[in-house]
Amino acid sequence: MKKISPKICIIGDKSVGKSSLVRNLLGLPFQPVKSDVDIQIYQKIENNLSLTFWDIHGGEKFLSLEKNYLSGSKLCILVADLSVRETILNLIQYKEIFLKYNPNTPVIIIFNKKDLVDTVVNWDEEDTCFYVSLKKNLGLENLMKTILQKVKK
Ligand SMILES: Nc1nc2c(ncn2[C@@H]2O[C@H](COP(=O)(O)OP(=O)(O)OP(=O)(O)O)[C@@H](O)[C@H]2O)c(=O)[nH]1
Ligand SMILES: [Mg+2]
Repeated sequence: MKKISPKICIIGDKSVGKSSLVRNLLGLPFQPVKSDVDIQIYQKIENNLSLTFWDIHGGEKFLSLEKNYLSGSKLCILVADLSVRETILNLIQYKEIFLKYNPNTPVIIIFNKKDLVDTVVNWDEEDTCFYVSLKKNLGLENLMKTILQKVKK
């Protein structure tokens, strides 16, 4: 029987670095990302397991497409920009929406743009948090390993 490739949803406000994160996970170099497509889906084979990353533009677009975007997901990666406080606060709402469609599903938090500000966020201990700079490729060493552990659970 063909194995299903776990669906991993990336969520966060506009310009926090969602598409930059997907590029990093796919092993592509950091560069400006520009796309007019609302939802983009990428596949990557990692340790013999196929992973499907779902990327969407931030903000209103996400809220209007949430059901189709989120249903059937095995993992959520929430992304915020450490230098823009509102993008961190909005993660609480995004997490709630994700869990509504996918109860008891793991969540990973990415606090991005650590190159701009080096602060620590007081966040729910049940989620694994990474403080990263996608631009400088910092803090991402254990991310793929953690993703694999969470989707295999
Ligand atoms: N300084 C800094 N800039 C970053 C970092 N990561 C991404 N950026 C920049 O932030 C901007 C937005 O990055 P994207 O990856 O397009 O963000 P996004 O969340 O996909 O944005 P939308 O698709 O519009 O919602 C781009 O100009 C990136 O080059 C980082 O770690 N540090
Ligand atoms: Mg994007």
